[in-house]
Amino acid sequence: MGRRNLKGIMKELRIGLIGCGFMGRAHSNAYRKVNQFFDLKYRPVLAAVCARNHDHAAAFAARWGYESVETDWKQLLRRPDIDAVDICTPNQSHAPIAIAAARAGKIILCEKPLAMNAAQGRTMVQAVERARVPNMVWYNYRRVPAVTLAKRLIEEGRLGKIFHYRAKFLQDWTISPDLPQGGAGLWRLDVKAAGSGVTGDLLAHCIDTALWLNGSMDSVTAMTETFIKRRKHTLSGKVEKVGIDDACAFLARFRNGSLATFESTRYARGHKALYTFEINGEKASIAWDLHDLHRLAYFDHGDEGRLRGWRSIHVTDHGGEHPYMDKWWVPGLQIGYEHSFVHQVADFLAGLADGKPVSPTFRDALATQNVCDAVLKSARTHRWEKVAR
Ligand code: SOE
Repeated sequence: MGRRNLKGIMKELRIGLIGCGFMGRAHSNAYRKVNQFFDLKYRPVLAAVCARNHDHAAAFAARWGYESVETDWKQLLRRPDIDAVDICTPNQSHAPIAIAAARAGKIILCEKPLAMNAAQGRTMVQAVERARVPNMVWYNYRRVPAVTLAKRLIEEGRLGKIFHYRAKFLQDWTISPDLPQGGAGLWRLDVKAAGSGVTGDLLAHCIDTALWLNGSMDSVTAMTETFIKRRKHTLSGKVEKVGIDDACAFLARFRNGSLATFESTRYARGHKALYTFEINGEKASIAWDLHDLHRLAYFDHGDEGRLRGWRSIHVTDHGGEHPYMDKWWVPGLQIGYEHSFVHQVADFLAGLADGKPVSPTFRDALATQNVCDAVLKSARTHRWEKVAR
């Protein structure tokens, strides 16, 4: 870090990306775009991509413009020319890679969820805090402009006291019993690789947003179900027990006194990635839907009675009214899913320049992991469980 280019205006941040699946693509796209749209003191350089399969990594490097290829992440961490490591591997390797990367003094960006469970997450937090390396977890939905606007409205006190938080993340891609578990993409169905099912994969997004918007959670009570109990494993070729939760619903009490419901499943026929939340306050309510991500629904009880109703705010205005939007096109022209990653990199690079941590840090993501652990524990014990602080 610290090499200067463009006549000394921007510092290079040399990235080593580990894993080249769906998230490797989303992050690479963000690194490539960020300096085209944001004025920053740092410029990410796609220095190396690492995957076990050399041909796969080489094809990825050629497509995205990575300078070099590694097949062993330990070798990547030994390279002095790598400033930051981006972990896009299945969940079971987040902890070993992140802990080794912290020891090697690398900046770390880690795909969500932070870890397989909270105990593992704690060791990762200790490692980055002991090494004092900048760190961040990719909970990208916070940086959808409409979601960031929701945060600002809540901070301004426009909702008043919050009574209810309601979130769902619904998909339908695992309904077929013929779908195997394990291997590329399908590691999400393999408990040994993922740690949990929809709780860590989908509800973790809902929980991260909820903790950010509504503060910490006190306790939860949950139920989970595994609808398809056995699936062929891609790697072993054998039919094996399925250990993940296919669906999870839980109730929660927040420390601010509000009550919440959360639901997630991969068995909601017709829904592909329906992440929605609604927040009801004393003075106003807010609702958001990922399938219509640039809109924020807002109901203000303070409006004149005869005009009172739900507004649908198209979050595309310039001039600072709508977060991030003055960096893109002209008012009215919307952006999409991939831009949330560009925003997250932009904020991270700005934080590096200012020497400030950028949320969600590993410690912030550990709070989400603590909720996931309490949810899964409650599903086993059939009791209300306290969320660890
Ligand atoms: C699962 O299908 C998945 O890709 C998650 O892993 C992502 O985190 C989520 O944003 C979309 O759905």
